[in-house]
Amino acid sequence: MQQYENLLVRVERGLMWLTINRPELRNALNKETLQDIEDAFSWAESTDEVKVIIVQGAGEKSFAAGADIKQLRERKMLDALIPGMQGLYKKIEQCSKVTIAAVTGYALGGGCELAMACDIRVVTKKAKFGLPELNLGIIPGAGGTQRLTRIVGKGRALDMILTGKIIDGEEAERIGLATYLAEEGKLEEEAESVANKVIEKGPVAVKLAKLAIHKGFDVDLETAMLIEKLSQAIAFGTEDKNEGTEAFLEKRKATFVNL
Ligand code: CO8
Repeated sequence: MQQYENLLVRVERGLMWLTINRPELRNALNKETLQDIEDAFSWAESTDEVKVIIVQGAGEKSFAAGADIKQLRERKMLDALIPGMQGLYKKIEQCSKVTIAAVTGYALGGGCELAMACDIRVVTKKAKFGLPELNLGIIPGAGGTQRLTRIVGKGRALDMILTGKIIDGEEAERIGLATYLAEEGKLEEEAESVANKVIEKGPVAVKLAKLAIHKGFDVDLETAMLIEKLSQAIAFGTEDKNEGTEAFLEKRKATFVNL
């Protein structure tokens, strides 16, 4: 597997760990780091070795403190129109593998938006989530205005974005921004345990369920139900469905084959 300058990558037992590795800069996301993340996701998409991807930040202080402000300062009006960070996060959301953000310390701006593009967020009390872009005279532009609103509701999203307030892991869990609150020192363990629950499931069903939820969320209910039905039709045609149902009836653990 490729080595990256700003990203540590390891793959073990179906799980790919991506660690953003610029701790002295609070894991700020410069364009080189974003490219590393994009490459790692492309590789993960191409192999059955990876079933779940966990994204985390190096060190205790930060998951990711957002876009690199030095690079941001140089951006001109039309630069905002390229796919950039928003395009990458869309790719992450649409990745057929399940994604988990393991967050302690700062998840600000583009860091918070990265965590929100993941399917599940496991956090510690020390996590600090916020979208402080308005302090810089810009708006959250990597999906933040839309994903935060969809995750926590319009009122809370308006409050967080307009005031730039930063909330800790407990509050994030209370309002549904975080999915699991891990005990101190147990972030990786908790994230891995969540990942393993997904890894045990039928891989095709996992992909179809993720697709139906994400694709169905932003269309009308009738279309969303059709997406669900067609996804189920594919699931009904798989070996994994035969294995899953037979294993239940034979009172044994299913061995799925990803087919
Ligand atoms: N970019 C660049 N450098 C950063 C960033 C950043 N986002 N965050 C921290 N750093 C650097 C600091 O400049 C400092 O560098 P140096 O040691 O060379 O002076 C080093 O990291 C350590 O930072 P601090 O001394 O400030 O550390 P603290 O622990 O005191 O504070 C904070 C940590 C609270 C994270 C603070 O650094 C901070 O507020 N950072 C900025 C957070 C922020 O505003 N993030 C949003 C950025 S904008 C964004 O993400 C937009 C995304 C959408 C773009 C879409 C484009 C189309």
